[in-house]
Amino acid sequence: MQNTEFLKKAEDSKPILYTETVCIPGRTEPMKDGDEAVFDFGNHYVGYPEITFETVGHHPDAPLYFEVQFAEIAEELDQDTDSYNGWISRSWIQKEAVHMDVLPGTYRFERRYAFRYVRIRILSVSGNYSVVVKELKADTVTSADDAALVKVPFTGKDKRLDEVSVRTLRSCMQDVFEDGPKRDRRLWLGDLRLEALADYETYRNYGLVKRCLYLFAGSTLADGRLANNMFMAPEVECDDQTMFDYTLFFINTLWDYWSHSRDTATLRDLEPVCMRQYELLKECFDEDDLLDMNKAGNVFIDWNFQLDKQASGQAVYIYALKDLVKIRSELGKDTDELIREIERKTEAAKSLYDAEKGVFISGPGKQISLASQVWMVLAGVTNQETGQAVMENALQQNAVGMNSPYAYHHYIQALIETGQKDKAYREMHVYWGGMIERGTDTFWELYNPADPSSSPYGGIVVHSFCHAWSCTPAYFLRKYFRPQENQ
Ligand code: RAM
Repeated sequence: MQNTEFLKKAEDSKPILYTETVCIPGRTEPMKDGDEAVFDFGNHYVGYPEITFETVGHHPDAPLYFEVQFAEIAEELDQDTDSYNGWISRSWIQKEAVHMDVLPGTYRFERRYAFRYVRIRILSVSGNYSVVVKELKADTVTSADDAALVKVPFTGKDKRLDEVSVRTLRSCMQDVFEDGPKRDRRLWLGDLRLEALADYETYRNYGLVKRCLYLFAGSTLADGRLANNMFMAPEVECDDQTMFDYTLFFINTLWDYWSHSRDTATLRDLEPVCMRQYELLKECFDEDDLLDMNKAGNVFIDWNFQLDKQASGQAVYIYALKDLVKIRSELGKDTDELIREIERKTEAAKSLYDAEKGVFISGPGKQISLASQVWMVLAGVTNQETGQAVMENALQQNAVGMNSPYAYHHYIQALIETGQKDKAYREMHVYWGGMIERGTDTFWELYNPADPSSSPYGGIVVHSFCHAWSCTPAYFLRKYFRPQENQ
């Protein structure tokens, strides 16, 4: 269902794209069939690359045929791209083969790439000439305004953690808040919520958040349900897939947006969209007020196929409704029904607490996971003390862990909310710092320190190594660990 008024508002908030040309030297060695070389731009960029070739020998009497691969991290280049056979399309692999008929000359890529490293392999020239890669350039793009970046005088490892987070967000800020500029290059609701939180502490591009909210509201499924992600081209169109938790996060994203921007006109416009999600999703519970997973459909929470998502899904519902109450109160609307609904669902959530084990359990298998505890904390189902205890107890009982920085974000937030700021700080440095130790300039979609090569997709070559939902150390550091507060 398209809402042209909302889509027009989204269009009116289209961001300016800032461009900058970056340039690195090539090498002097002439290259022939089978030769290859890797070039390093020195940081992560998103943009349109070009390569300038010169020739040595006779006048080129056959085209240059070369292969190029763009990589966000060096490890990506070590992957065997031909053997990738996972369920996500191999077309995401940033590799192409090119013919050039006129040499010397410059080849410009029409496709936008996300990269730091570029590998060029010569597939074929002719016996009469060799090529020299003279120079590589890229016209980079981002909607992040570097002049607007809020400066905070972090030092040491905080400085680097903040820098890498900000770089991640910057590269994902394009025409919309993308999830990752390599993959999927689109607007996802769960990612948007975290990007917006980081944006409020860094670039403060409220207009881009507003645009993304109106885009979701402007193209929905037939019953008004929000999709989990949106396509921008050739026309704005929502995907036909939903996720229980992502749908609900629209409510939190709107409330966070209002809390920073005080844009009441947008709050008023989009409150009915939030209410529609509530009306649709309140039907997903059983007679005991517990989330019925058959009705809930897909619940994301983390990239973890082992995770039982009933308890965390229940908590996300409560968490979202609490912000819906705030939205409606701000607009002077009635909240009684919502408050009763929150009470009922909170009571039901408490029934998932296993007093013997001191943790919340989830699903028919009574699974213990860290995610279930974290979400119960964030939803306010526990008090501070119990919240601390359930997370601690789960960890001691070999709980199902977390795989993505997205899930880790919520763990860090839950530690802070249960009064464990020091632990939150340490854990944040251990987890995101682990990626930094591996030499990255941007944070990744997936990172499991115990098994860095694991992938829900069937191979890390399709992973996004600059992924928006991973940029939140900048939010945590700036909001809770500013230098003056630590002294
Ligand atoms: C992946 C994307 C996106 C995420 C969804 C659930 O396809 O990387 O960031 O929100 O999964």
